Amino acid sequence: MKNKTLKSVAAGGLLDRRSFILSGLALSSTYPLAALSQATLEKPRSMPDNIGSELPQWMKVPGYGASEYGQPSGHEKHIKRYLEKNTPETSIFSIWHTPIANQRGIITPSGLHFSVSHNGIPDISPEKHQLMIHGLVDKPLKFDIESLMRYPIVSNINFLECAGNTAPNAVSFNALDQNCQELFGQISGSEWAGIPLKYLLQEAGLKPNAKWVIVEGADGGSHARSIPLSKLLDDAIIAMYQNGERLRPEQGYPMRLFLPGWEGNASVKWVHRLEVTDKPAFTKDESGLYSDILEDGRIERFSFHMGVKSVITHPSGKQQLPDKKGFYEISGLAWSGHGKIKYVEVSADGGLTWAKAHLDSPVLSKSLTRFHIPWQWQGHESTILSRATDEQGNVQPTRDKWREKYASYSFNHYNAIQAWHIDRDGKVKNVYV
Ligand SMILES: Nc1nc2c(c(=O)[nH]1)N[C@H]1C(S)=C(S)[C@@H](COP(=O)(O)O)O[C@H]1N2
Ligand SMILES: [Mo]
Repeated sequence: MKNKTLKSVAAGGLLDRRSFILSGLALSSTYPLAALSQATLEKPRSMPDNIGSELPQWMKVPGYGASEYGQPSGHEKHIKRYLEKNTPETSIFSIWHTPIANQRGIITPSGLHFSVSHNGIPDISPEKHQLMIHGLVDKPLKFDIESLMRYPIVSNINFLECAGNTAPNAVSFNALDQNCQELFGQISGSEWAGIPLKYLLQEAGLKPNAKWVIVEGADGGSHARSIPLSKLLDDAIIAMYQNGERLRPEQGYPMRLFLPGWEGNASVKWVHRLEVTDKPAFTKDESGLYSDILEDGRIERFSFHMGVKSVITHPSGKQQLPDKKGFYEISGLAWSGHGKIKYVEVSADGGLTWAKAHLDSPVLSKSLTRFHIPWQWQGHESTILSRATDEQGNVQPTRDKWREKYASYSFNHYNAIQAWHIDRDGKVKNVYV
């Protein structure tokens, strides 16, 4: 081994990634990389001791056949969505969180995508579903799925985040002992494919005073939001496909509005009606839950962008580091509704010193971005943080700074720096710094 010098990049054991790889430590058995494997964090799996002994059973018999539609391994059944306790499965309003601390990379499997439905999930017959465009247009239009499918379809990898993601850290006076899924599970990343809405609006022909569009879903309860026309003529799509297949019912089958970078609530699922207007409608969905109450009592409406945000997923809340000290890789996700992530800084000493993490490619606009940094944990109590900056220069605020802006009970659009505390026994806990 030529180069065994590990370069430190910040206090608390953060290492330069290049020197870490060159040192060979990652591969050497004398310094095992205590990769934070989910196996040690979740239910233990039984590994066969097949070195020098008998062959395992599955090597002695033919396997079973594949099926028409594949499912995750039966050994991974414990990786599942989590249902918010105050929204029971049987109720029409339910919030399911994605297990982001089990995800690697930037794509969330469709079956694990987070899901928020205010009026239950409608069972829509695709052959009967229609999309209407009317209001301040020259020519009202009505499409069935077959006619829509003849338009050009574009695809992009984007995140979708509920405005209420990480609400417990916004409103709770004490940091709750919750895991990444409970705190950060209302975000997912997918490849979304659909028809640019500008094609359909241009075909309908917009009247000169057209400024807003009221977008309505076909769920009982008619979820509706007023969206500025400028966004719909920019990067909005009528999404039909998610990760290469038609949308899942939970995500809006057979079609949804998808607004890259904007709060999840505005991406109206099961969309069936677009009414072009000159002013917003102030629907229940935009005047109630999805308005932000500021510190001075004023109300901020139509705050659509999701701010720059990040979270360390490995290690994260309620996990247990397998070894009392040693090499770990800190890894997490960063995203911004304003564009691309420019860099992510990580601190292993509670925010005194910081080092830039490596960003995995691709780094895409309004998309989850995966970051990593090697870390040599000395076994001391440590607090690890991540702070993302986007290409427009937006930086994640501290929790105190975020709190200064909003009323104490306001919880939407929380994007403050997340801190995880690691005690001497390797237990990871949500903390405020
Ligand atoms: N028609 C309709 N659209 C909807 C909702 C809804 O209840 N009905 N929920 C909204 C909310 S609050 C969010 S965060 C996103 C969630 O999208 P997902 O369920 O695909 O994750 O959908 C939005 N679109
Ligand atoms: Mo939401």
